[in-house]
Amino acid sequence: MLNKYLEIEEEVQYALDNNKPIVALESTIISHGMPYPQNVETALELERIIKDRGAVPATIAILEGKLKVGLTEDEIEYFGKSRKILKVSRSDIPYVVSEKLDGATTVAATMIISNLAGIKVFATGGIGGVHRGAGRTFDISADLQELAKTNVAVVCAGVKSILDIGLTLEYLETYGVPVIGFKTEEFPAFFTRKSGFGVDYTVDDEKELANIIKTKWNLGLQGGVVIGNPIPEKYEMNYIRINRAIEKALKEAEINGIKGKEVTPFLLSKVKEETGGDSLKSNIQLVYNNGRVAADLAVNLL
Ligand code: PSU
Ligand code: MN
Repeated sequence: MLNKYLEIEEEVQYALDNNKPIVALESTIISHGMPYPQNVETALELERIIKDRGAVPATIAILEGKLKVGLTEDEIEYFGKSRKILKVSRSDIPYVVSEKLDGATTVAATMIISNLAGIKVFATGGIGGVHRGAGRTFDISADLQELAKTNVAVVCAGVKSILDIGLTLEYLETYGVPVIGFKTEEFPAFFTRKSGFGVDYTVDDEKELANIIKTKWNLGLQGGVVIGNPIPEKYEMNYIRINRAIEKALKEAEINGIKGKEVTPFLLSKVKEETGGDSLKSNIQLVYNNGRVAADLAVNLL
């Protein structure tokens, strides 16, 4: 039945059949998160980094309605270049699949497809969360609900402060999603190592991390785990500068009446405009860093 929808790339299928480590990767970051051609370069380099650490990368997207687990270089190039790729979260999957369209998957949609394929570890840049002013707009990313119910561990550099970081952490706690700081006592804020918010638990090695995740699932506790892996110091951005850019982006979104699934891409692109190439450089490096930790975690999770 699932075969009708899922298309698993050969190397990924081999790894699944032989219990080898696999790391899932999202495609919204490629199609809507970074400019071309850096998006494609980053996606390809990220796959190399994961391979170098002994895991198989599986970039996930929807191509002509197929749930693709593992993309070829040409397909990655297509998702990076085309301007017609839809942003697909949980609610968009049925339409995009039935109509045989092309979609880049968010954290939520990538978790769903990883889980269908049997992949347990996923690396990304930042997850979605509770938006500032959510009390008024109700804008809460579907990523958080997905983390509450789908058994995939997500390695990220925390959340950008375009979001309300405190409310995002409260939401995760309410829904029983463990938030673990990898070698940090503070939940990272994507471009910066510090956010002003602590994590409940700090873990310093991948084996220990794997044991916690295994324990959660062995006990039948449904849902994901958030691993907050801070950006390497060397690539960290200035806290004041990045937050000034974010404040400005938030104001512009308000003025322009941006709503629904457009909010996050709008804010991301405005922040990028404001900070020029610097934020992109940091973004790329934190993604690589997450790829490394996710690969080591996948190896330990077997
Ligand atoms: N945050 C980032 N970069 C991103 C995203 C979030 O710093 O590229 C993307 C991810 O794919 C995430 C999605 O799953 O945005 C969340 O969108 P929304 O807030 O509409 O749920
Ligand atoms: Mn939203």
